[in-house]
Amino acid sequence: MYNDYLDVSQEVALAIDEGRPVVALESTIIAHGMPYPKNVETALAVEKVIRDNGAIPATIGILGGRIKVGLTKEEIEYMAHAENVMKVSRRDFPLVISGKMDGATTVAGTMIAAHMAGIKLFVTGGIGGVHRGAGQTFDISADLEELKMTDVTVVCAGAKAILDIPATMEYLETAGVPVIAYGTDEIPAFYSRKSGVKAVCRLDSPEEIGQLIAMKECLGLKGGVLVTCPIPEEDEIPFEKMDVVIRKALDECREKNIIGKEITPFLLSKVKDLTEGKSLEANIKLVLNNAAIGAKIACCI
Ligand code: PSU
Ligand code: MN
Repeated sequence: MYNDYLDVSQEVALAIDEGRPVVALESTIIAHGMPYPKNVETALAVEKVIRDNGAIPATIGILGGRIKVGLTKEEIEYMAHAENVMKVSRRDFPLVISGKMDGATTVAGTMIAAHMAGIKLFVTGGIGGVHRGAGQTFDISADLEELKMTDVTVVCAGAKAILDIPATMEYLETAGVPVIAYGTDEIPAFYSRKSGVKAVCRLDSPEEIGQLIAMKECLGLKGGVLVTCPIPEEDEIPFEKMDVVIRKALDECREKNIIGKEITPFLLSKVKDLTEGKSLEANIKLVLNNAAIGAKIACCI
């Protein structure tokens, strides 16, 4: 049983038992998405925002082949600078667990572990999606398949603008995943509030989102719910500005023949260099914003 490989921290286990709000957090953003020491500072700040908004944080990762739900501060610090921490999506679990390795869980990986532990909601920065040019490369993140099958609500700032956002929305429609735009008429584009893609479902309060999640459960419909929250206005980088930077990063990615799971971390780090760190600052701000909203939704489910 998966329970044999799952360690849930005492605090998190007690909160789940008592039906108190818990928010799962991923570790790929720590190990592969942001540079040290901003990554560990952000991870701890996100946990604090979740507590300040009335929920218990549960950062998730894999250490020595054990799935850890509710990493300690020391374990987060370790994840933030250790080498050989694998990026773990659904595909990678058997390898990392049987090999007793360390792994940072992606959105898909974190959804799997959160579900095993009985956590219903998870906060991140941005999800993976359909990459630009996927018609040729078939590069579609396993995050989308996970949203299709695993009953966890994911709160994010939309799909990263390094992706093909309209195609990502089409994919989620086919997969039957409700996509909620929180307080906005457009799907947010991670660094920017607008993407040009109109939202099908706009909801303006955590309570309404809680009701939608409950209704999905009541109807017995499998799979996740995606909540997209626009980055705060004062922190956003306009879409047109990011688009130029992203095109440059994508060109370099192709030139260097980067493939598979290396693509997303490569693009994030390239975009950070090209914006002189501005994209990283925006990334941090939007995660903190998502954490506050996610904790409030967790209190309504
Ligand atoms: N968003 C970020 N930083 C990240 C990621 C998303 O702001 O590091 C990570 C998430 O863990 C997501 C993963 O699940 O990128 C997607 O990778 P891929 O495209 O290889 O599926
Ligand atoms: Mn990919």
